[in-house]
Amino acid sequence: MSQPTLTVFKASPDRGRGLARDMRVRWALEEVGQPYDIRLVTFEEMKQPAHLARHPFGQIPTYEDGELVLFESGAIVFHIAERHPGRLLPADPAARARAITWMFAALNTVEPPLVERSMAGLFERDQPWYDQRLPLLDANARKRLDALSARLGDAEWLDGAFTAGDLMMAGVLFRAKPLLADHPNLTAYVARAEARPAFQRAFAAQHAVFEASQSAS
Ligand code: GTB
Repeated sequence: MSQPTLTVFKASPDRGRGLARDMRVRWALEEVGQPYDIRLVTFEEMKQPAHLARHPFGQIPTYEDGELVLFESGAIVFHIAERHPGRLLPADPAARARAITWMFAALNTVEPPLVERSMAGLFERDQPWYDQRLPLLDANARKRLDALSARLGDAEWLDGAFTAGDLMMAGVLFRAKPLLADHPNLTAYVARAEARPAFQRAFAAQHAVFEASQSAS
């Protein structure tokens, strides 16, 4: 198997906190034991033709393996899981289908309201309508977290053993930790995910990019 290349931020605005979406792809690669290379891109380079050929929307992450070029973190993690049978997706067809369902739930149902709430806090605070909009954003985020929390209950992972569904869900929640304060079981779920050696290696790898950018400047 050849070694894939990921495109990641040259200088992530999160200063190495692992909030960009390459983190979940790095984590998946670490979980399956697949080494990878990285290509660093600036915001300007992301909008140039060379990168737009990899990613039509000019974003990171991208994934290249020989002739295959992928974008969208969910599709990339799914591809990695498929290439390494039995590691991130169960062999049993029904369990596998449920794990894939959780991946979609993380990306389609849980991530949007959490990102919208987080982004408002970062970028809309000075707007005159911020105070009016906030209750709706809070309610939307809370609705999803309440339901997820109820489903997870005291379980370790969402559906038996750790799967790509947990990787994606914990990856989504990890980016929105301040919103989890009222849901101790979700906070503990993310902590369990963060304690995984593969997560730790992925986090260290993305943090090393930030450290290198500091020593270069
Ligand atoms: N749906 C796509 C996927 O899942 O891959 C979304 C990809 C995406 O949003 N990429 C972002 C990007 O390239 C980086 S992750 N943005 C640049 C652009 O659109 O021009 C989002 C992100 C960015 C920065 C922080 N941060 O600094 O804290 C956190 C998350």
